[in-house]
Amino acid sequence: MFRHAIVRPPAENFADGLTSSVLGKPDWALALAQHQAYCRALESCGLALLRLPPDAQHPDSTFVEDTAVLTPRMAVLTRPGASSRLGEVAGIREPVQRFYSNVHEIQLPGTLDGGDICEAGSHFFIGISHRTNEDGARQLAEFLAADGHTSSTVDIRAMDSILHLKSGIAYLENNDLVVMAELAGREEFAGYNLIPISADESYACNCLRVNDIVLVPAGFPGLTAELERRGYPILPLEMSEFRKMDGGLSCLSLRF
Ligand code: CIR
Repeated sequence: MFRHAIVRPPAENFADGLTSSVLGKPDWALALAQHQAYCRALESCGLALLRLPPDAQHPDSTFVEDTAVLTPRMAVLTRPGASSRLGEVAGIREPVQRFYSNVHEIQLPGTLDGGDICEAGSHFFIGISHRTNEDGARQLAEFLAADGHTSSTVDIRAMDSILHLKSGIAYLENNDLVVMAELAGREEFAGYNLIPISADESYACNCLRVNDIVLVPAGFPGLTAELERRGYPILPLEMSEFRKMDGGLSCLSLRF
C-alpha cells in the first residue's frame, strides 16, 4: 500500500521543457487544472501529498518521478539523462530525506531517469534508454539487490516510439502487466499475464495502480475495457497537456 506521494505542479514555463511530441504547445492553465485533478485522485486513493512549489528553473520539474526511485525501505536519487534536468535532483533530496534515512544516489558516469524503472512486485525492470545508461542501471541494480529486490534490464534504445520504459509498460498486480504492442513479444516479459494495448492506444500504457484503483488517461476505450474486464476499478484523468510534453500519469508523482 502507498501512503504518500510527492508532487510538484507545472511552472508557468512548463512549455519550455523537453518534448518530441507534435501535439502542440501545452496550455499552462489547463495543465494546472489537470494537475489539481491528478492530486485529488491520489488523495482519493488514500495518499497524503507532499506538494512541492513550482520550479521555473526546471520546466520539466513537474515530472518528479524521474528524480528518484523509492522502495519501502530505500530511496535512490537519480541522475537524469537530460542535462537540463540534472538540477531537479537537488530539489527532491530534502523532501525524500524527510521520509527516508537510507538514501543512495546514482553517480557519474551513470545516468538514470525514474521513468525507466518499473516495479513489478519484488522485481524491478530497468529500462536502458536514451536517458538511462548501462552504468546507471548497474548502480541501481546493486542498490536494489542490497535492499532485497531482483532486477533485470530492458533495452529500449532502438525504439523511437517511447521515451522511457514506463511509457510502454505498467505493472498492476497479480502478475498482470500492461504492455504496448511493440513490446508484447519481448522475452523479458515472459511469465507475466500480458495485457496488450493496441498501437493507437500506446499512450495509455502509462497507467498507474495506486492502492485499489488504476488511474488511466482519459480517452482510451480499449485499455479501459481490458482493465474493466479484468475487474480493476479505474479512474480516468485528462492528461492532454502533459502528453504534449511526453509525460504520462506515473511521471507526475513519487509514490511510497
Ligand atoms: C522529458 O522529456 O524529460 C519530459 N518532458 C517528460 C518526462 C516524462 N517522465 C516520465 O515519463 N517519467
